[in-house]
Amino acid sequence: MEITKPGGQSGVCGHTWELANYERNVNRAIHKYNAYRKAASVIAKYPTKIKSGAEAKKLDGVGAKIAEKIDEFLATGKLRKLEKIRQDDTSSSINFLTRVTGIGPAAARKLVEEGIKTLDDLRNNEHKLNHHQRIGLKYFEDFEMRIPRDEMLKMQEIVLEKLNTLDSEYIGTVCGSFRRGAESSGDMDILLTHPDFTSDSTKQPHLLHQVVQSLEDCKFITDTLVKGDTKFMGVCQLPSEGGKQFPFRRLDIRLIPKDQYYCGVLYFTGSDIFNKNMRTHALEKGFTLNEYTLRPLGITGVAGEPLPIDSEKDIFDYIQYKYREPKERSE
Ligand code: DCP
Ligand code: MG
Ligand code: MN
Repeated sequence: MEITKPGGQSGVCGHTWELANYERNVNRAIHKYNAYRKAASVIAKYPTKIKSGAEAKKLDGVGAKIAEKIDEFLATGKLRKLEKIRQDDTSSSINFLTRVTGIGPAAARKLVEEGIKTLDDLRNNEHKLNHHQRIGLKYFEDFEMRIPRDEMLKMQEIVLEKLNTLDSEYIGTVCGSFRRGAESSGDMDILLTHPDFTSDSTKQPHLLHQVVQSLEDCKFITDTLVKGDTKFMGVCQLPSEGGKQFPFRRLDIRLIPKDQYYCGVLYFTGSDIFNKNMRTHALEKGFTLNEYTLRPLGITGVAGEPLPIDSEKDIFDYIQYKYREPKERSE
């Protein structure tokens, strides 16, 4: 999950991102968070520099309130609301702590209320952290670094090669920003399926666990945050090259029933804003789409049986949405 503003953005867009994060992490106002994010994303995509609130307001996702803030920023070079937030010790501490993986807005607030506000405070209070949060603290600096695409490619090769050696029937796809062609990624999101595993079959946790085991054996996976029957969240590292150590990276692997695989691939390719827009379009066409299935909605609004799907393209076709390559799915 992206929590800090993307690199290179400043001005209107960066400020909107900062407000978005504040609403999510400090106020836990997820709708406001989404509204700011949506606005930041249409502004970022806008071909020219925004010259007024009125100009921005014409864009889908920018309302009167954000337009007002844009005018204030253009006139004064800053935002009073943001200045206040930045100066507020509680807000900025909560915001900071949520950068540790495993510490969400609620845990961050609780820690801050107990006077724990900095990395050093966390290190001195490790007994208050769960396993996931301790790993997040241990690799804090590494997890803050984006993963360059050439490293993502090397990581992909290690995982796909392992899958193929274990069982050539495995299908694995690296999703997330990597699949959208991003030059750098925050983590690696791998989706996994196998013809033996469908939503009608029994659970097949070994299909996930043997992959994790073999990636641990070759020292690619170094730590586990969460390991369930269908979801692994952990840490990995590329083997060192010529004495050079690579940073530790966040890695998620999800095992998905074959019949739900392409809805999963679509969902985990994102972006989350693209997903929201596509779900809205699906609803307009009388379908309900989520990370598992696409189902037609009856006249009463009750969802029917999942439609058979063999590719991402099938999903676009059912809901009459023009197919978009992963690279074209930023929103
Ligand atoms: N996703 C979503 N809604 C969420 C979280 C995730 O639709 N609330 C989907 C879209 C994301 C994908 O899951 O693209 C992977 O989530 P990440 O948080 O890993 O996001 P990205 O891979 O897109 O970005 P990053 O490079 O920061 O990892
Ligand atoms: Mg990702
Ligand atoms: Mn992820």
